[in-house]
Amino acid sequence: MAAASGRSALALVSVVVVALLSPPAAAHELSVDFHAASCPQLMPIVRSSVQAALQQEIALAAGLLRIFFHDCFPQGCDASVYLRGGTSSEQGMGPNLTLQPRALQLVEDIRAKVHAACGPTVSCADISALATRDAVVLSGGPSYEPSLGQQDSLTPASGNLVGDLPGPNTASVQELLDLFGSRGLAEAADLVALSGGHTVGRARCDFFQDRAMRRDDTFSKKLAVNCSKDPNRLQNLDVITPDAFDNAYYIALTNNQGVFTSDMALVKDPKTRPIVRQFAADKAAFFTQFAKSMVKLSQVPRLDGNRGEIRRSCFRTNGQSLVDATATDDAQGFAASA
Ligand code: HEM
Ligand SMILES: *[C@@H]1O[C@H](CO)[C@@H](O)[C@H](O)[C@H]1NC(C)=O
Ligand SMILES: CC(=O)N[C@H]1CO[C@H](CO)[C@@H](O)[C@@H]1O
Repeated sequence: MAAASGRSALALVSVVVVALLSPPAAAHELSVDFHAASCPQLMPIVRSSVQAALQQEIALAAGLLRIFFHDCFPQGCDASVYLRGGTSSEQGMGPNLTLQPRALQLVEDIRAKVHAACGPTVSCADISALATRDAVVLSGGPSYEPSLGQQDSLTPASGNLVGDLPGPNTASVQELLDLFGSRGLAEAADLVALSGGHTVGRARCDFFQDRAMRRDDTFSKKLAVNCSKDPNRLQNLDVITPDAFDNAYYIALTNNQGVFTSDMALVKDPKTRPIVRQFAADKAAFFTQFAKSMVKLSQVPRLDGNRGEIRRSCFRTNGQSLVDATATDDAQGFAASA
């Protein structure tokens, strides 16, 4: 009796001690070193994987960066953009139709390696954040520490939230400022610096057709000519140094060589023009602000209070994976009749 109550007292004490020793962060709290103890191999695995992939295909850097923006902006960084299948998946929605499939796959491949090394302790959201940071650095950009400890979402973001992603034919800087402000990216410098993501990557002709069709300056005429020759071509977003992460995007803007109407708006509006000019003249100033704004992007508030799971595949919720695994017959029947 005494021994039994002694044991339970001891058990109680050890529960309290364990509670005190384990990381104070509840699931909904973020930190830059969230996985330091549970997966010390995380950073080197992500970095070497991104490095190997970019050596094969430098364009993946832009792919990762855009995916991260499209993941975080609608409802926080929850890997919701990675979910596949179903009519409500974000990848089926307009702004997301042109996310690079190989960049999405790269994050899933890295997840598999990380889970093989550490068990299922790191979310797809966190792997996406780290892979993006490494892609920026390996392309010549600044380093920064994204907030980690994000849970993967249980559902895709709604069409309304995905629809809040700004459109490239937005001419109003105030509209862009309001949209970014609604996600905690409240300073004009956040909008200008994050638009600097367009220092890498490419765009399809449809997305800047409005600007090309105006033919109101030499550059828009060139865009129109090139797209009329080949409507499927990919236009470099930074026409000076397309694959280097540098400040040439801003220099191009000051030369009227921004590709999207939304890019040109930044240099036309007196609220943002001085920041564009500053970044064009001073790469270090751009890098400092970009690093700050990317950290803010990694902290866009989660509508679900950061409740979710660590997905076993970035493309499916764990519940979906279970259904896929147990309902093979149904799936085959469905595929056969579809
Ligand atoms: C200001 C509002 C923004 C608008 C209107 C916008 C719009 C677009 C559009 C229409 C494309 C071309 C898509 C295609 O043709 O497939 C694109 C590409 C891209 N965007 Fe943005 N974007 C914005 C902000 C951002 C931000 C904040 C980032 C990241 C920090 C970003 C990173 C990229 C990258 C890297 C690409 C190239 C993707 C690739 O080559 O695969 N954009 N953007
Ligand atoms: C148009 O195409 C030519 C030939 O491929 C290329 O040299 C030029 O840079 C393109 N123009 C723009 C604005 O990208
Ligand atoms: C072409 C297309 O898929 N358009 C969709 C783009 O995304 C918005 C918002 O999610 C939808 O309303 C459109 O139908």
